[in-house]
Amino acid sequence: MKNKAIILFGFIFIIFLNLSYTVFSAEPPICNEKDIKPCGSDIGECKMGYRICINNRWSDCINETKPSPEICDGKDNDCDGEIDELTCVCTNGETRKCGTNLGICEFGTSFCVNGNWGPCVGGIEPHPFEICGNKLDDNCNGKVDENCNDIASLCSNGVWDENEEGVDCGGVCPFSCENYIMYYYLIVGMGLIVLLFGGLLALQETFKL
Ligand SMILES: [Ca+2]
Ligand SMILES: [Ca+2]
Ligand SMILES: [Ca+2]
Ligand SMILES: [Ca+2]
Repeated sequence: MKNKAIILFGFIFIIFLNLSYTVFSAEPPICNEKDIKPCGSDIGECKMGYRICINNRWSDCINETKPSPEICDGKDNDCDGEIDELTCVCTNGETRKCGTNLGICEFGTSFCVNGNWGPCVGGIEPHPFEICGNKLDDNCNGKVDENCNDIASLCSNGVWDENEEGVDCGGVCPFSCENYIMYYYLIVGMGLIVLLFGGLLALQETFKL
């Protein structure tokens, strides 16, 4: 009988301990059911959301717009209160005129990509050198047919013909420009010599020397 009383007492004591743990260890409710409170940030591109009380606990933040990495777009993407605090030369999507419209050239367009100006596209760029005799400003320096009085320029036809690699000698050219000039002088010299001898022969014939 005594043992049964001890077992019963122990059983009751365990139940009491268990109930005490349940009562004292339970977290108190931190909100009232279906209460709502704002959350997040409304700085820059961020938008505030709300938390709702479910089962006496606040939910995660709902419907908020969170910060995103800063990009060069004229907006405060990371919601730190500063707009485009990166090194932004330009704003993404912006365009600007580039190049020149002198001579044969036409302006192109440069697009802003990642805060920096991209290459100039869509225009007409200068020819690498002035082409003589076409009455055009090919290299877009504001001067038409400049430096075109030397022999190399006079024999230029403005086209790299067959056999011309990097030079323009006029027509299909079997020689380099340097050789072409040398042959030019040779032919002119020979012509002068022929003329001189012809003149001397004519004088001799005239005056019967
Ligand atoms: Ca920012
Ligand atoms: Ca930005
Ligand atoms: Ca020209
Ligand atoms: Ca020019």
